[in-house]
Amino acid sequence: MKAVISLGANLGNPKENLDIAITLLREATDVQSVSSYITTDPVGGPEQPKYLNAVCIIDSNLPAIDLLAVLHGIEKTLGRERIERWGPRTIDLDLIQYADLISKADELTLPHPRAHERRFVLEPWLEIEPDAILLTHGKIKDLLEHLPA
Ligand code: A4P
Ligand code: MG
Repeated sequence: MKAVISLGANLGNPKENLDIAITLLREATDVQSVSSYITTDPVGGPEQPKYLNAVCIIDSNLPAIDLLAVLHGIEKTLGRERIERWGPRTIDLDLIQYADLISKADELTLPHPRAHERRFVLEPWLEIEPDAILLTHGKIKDLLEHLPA
């Protein structure tokens, strides 16, 4: 099943953190494509450094909650500390969409509830999957066209 994962980092050495996270993802799953890394202005939260963001597409047979646990394990390996919501982080791995799963649970909402309004997710995703459709909101190409610059 295809999963879309977004990566973001703005503490420590963000490029190295993304590289390591992707290496660990390759060990745990079948990574099929990785976008460029893009520098983005922080959205929400306190004043904080710019982010380096990327998206990758993987193939996985894990139950969604187990895939989320893999992502949390990688965050932990990279020393992520959860201090405040939307605060700076060494690495954040979010599950944006997983096959055609829909979930409203707090522990795992699918598709990710804020993906449709986030350029830092949609732009790198579009790069590696130009025809992608966000199940809840439609073609990501159209979503991007309507987002403020
Ligand atoms: N959770 C529920 N659904 C999901 C999902 N689809 N993927 C739960 C991942 N996690 C999901 O996440 C909080 C809880 O969400 C987890 O326990 C998980 O079970 P977290 O990673 O601990 O906290 P967070 O990342 O601070 O919160 P959240 O709500 O995930 O934040 P966002 O919406 O991901 O925003 N600006 C730029 N430019 N680039 C960024 O990458 N990232 C954020 C984080 C804010 N601003 C940013 C960026
Ligand atoms: Mg997160």
